Amino acid sequence: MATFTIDICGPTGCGKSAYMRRHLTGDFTYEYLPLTQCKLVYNTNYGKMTMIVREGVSLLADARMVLIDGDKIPDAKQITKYLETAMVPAVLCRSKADRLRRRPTQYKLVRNLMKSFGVKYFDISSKSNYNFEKPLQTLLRELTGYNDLVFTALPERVV
Ligand SMILES: Nc1nc2c(ncn2[C@@H]2O[C@H](COP(=O)(O)OP(=O)(O)O)[C@@H](O)[C@H]2O)c(=O)[nH]1
Ligand SMILES: [Mg+2]
Repeated sequence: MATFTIDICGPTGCGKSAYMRRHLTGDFTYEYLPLTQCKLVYNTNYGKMTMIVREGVSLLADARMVLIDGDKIPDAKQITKYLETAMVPAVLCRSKADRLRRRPTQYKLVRNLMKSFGVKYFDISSKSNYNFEKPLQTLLRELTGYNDLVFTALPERVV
């Protein structure tokens, strides 16, 4: 079975653990979660594929998912570095899209990064599930070269 490792990175509190937790258990909580990795087995129209999503920025991962904290003024330098140092397919996301408040600085940064790095971007929410599977599906499409790859069922969750 094809297996891919995805590094998820972003500032403390941006929602990395909540995103993993939502995949693993299907629920959401505001409590602190010490979760740093999860293994997901997806059913796709090209068969089963495993994604190991883990916190970090290693050189050995197959792809990188960069998160901007939807709650905060972004640290443009840090976020840029996450994309700059990615030698693998990357996707950019703004977390907590369920929040009403939107920060102009976030959108300015996103526009610049999309232009500079040609990355795909998604607003996501682990609370409302908004665009929840889009980042991983996008990365899987890039990694496999199957541009019409879709998830045909919810992942089998493995801790
Ligand atoms: N409203 C909202 N809060 C979120 C979302 N994702 C994470 N949070 C909250 O943000 C806080 C930090 O999230 P956490 O996953 O621990 O961040 P991490 O440090 O990147 O692992 C927690 O209180 C989460 O419940 C989201 O999509 N919507
Ligand atoms: Mg965490």
